[in-house]
Amino acid sequence: MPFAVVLILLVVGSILFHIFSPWTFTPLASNWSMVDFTVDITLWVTGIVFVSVNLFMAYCVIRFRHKKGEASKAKYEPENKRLESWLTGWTALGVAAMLTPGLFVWAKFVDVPEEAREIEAVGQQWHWTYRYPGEDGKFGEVDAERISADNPLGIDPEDPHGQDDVIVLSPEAHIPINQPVKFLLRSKDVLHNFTVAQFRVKMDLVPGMTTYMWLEPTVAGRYEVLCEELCGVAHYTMRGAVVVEDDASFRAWLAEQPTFAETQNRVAGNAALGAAQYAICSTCHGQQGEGMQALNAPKLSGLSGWYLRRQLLAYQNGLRGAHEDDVYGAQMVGMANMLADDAAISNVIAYIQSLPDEPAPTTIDGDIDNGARLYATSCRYCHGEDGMGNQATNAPRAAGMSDWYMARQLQNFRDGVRGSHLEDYYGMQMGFMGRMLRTDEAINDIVAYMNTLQPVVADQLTAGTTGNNE
Ligand code: HEC
Ligand code: HEC
Ligand SMILES: [Cu+2]
Repeated sequence: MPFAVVLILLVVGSILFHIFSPWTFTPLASNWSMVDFTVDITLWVTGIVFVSVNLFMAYCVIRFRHKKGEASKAKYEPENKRLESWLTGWTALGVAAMLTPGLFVWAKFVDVPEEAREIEAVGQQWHWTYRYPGEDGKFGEVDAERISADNPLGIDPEDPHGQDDVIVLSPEAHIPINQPVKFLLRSKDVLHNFTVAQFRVKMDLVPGMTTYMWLEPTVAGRYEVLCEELCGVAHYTMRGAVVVEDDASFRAWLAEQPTFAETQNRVAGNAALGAAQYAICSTCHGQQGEGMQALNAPKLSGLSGWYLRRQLLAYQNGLRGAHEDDVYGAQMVGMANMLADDAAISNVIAYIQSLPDEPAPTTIDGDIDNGARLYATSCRYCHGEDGMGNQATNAPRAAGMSDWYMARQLQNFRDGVRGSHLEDYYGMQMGFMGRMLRTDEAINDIVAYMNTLQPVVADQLTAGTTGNNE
């Protein structure tokens, strides 16, 4: 009897959960209402089967349960033609009802409208970048062997179609509303999965081939891009956004993005001009960029150009230093704003890179063994075995840098003081990691371990100084 009650409660509970659960679909924002329709059918079919089978079971348990004094026995009945054909018929109908609509959806999915605008989304561990065809409407040839710090998409510089391709080195893509777009999906390393829940369609990225999916966005807005790949590490940290907007805003945004030719012809910064700019920075960061703990300003010498550029732009654009609890970051906002244009930023970076790179003094103690274990499992794959950072994963150098500053940044990432701005994709990514270090002890252990890493001056310090990795 109690078993029957449990079964009935299971059915009632499931139905109530379905009705009142907050975890429902996001509102649809594309043409793919067909997908919702097939999901609804599946839910109805499986729901009806679930409810009826469980209630039938409960009924049997109650109706045929053992009663004292009753000598009734179950009858063995291996064959029952009527019952079997009845069950087979309904099962076949249910399965067909669930599968048939899917065939129609798939037929439409592989039939991309002629006029669809092509956009390439490139996945790599652990972020997204995009490419739009230029005015000629054609993408340039790509080749994995050409991928480098300054040509992250591997575009063939000899191919004239590639020169005007628009490069978006940020996980945020824009698309115009009510126009079909075809996403061409390419992976640089492992399987990824490009998903925007509101669009209802998603597709795997497979290294070595170009897959695709298409949709027509119907509701303006900003939608989160997720990597829904399960196998592998940290795919959940690959966040991005697709902004759906009117045609004019889309065109204005596209015009602001650099073409491949522009990214290749960026003038390198001028260290001599940068020296003048750096005079003000040196009051906090030190003459040699060695950092001054008393002023809370970290060591800058030895940081890669792409990272310095991204941080200065992040301060300027309110992605960093804008949180109300970010006292120290706030001091930097005004300083970053003194760098009037892109050239000023490039110049000051060039000067910082000309400064001698002495390891910062260590000030933090901790359990190095524990720190080593944490670093190996959660940090190494982005920041590198040697802690020297990696442009491909957007992770900066940690070895030989100001340790008290590293510890404070880890607290800030953990507490959402840094990396919680919606458009700060790289900070957000580090935030997922920072939240794994729950205690200050764990932070100190990991920083103590990072202090043992010997800085190696590699070519990656100078690589990518012209990349606009904002
Ligand atoms: C008033 C003192 C002050 C001045 C002047 C100053 N900074 Fe900073 N800077 C800071 C502080 C404090 C931080 C650390 C912010 C934090 O803890 O989040 C910082 C952080 C930075 C960072 C981030 C480093 C990292 O590893 O992420 C960069 C880059 C930077 N400053 C560059 C500059 C440049 C370039 C100038 C000159 C244009 C400059 N700063 C002038 C105080 C200053
Ligand atoms: C998925 C890649 C990834 C992993 C894993 C990762 N980081 Fe990071 N980390 C980043 C990125 C990207 C940034 C730069 C954020 C930005 O641009 O604002 C960063 C920034 C940092 C900073 C700030 C450096 C500075 O100069 O301001 C510290 C400190 C740091 N990470 C430490 C760690 C530690 C410790 C771990 C392991 C618990 C870790 N990271 C794991 C990607 C990662
Ligand atoms: Cu992924």
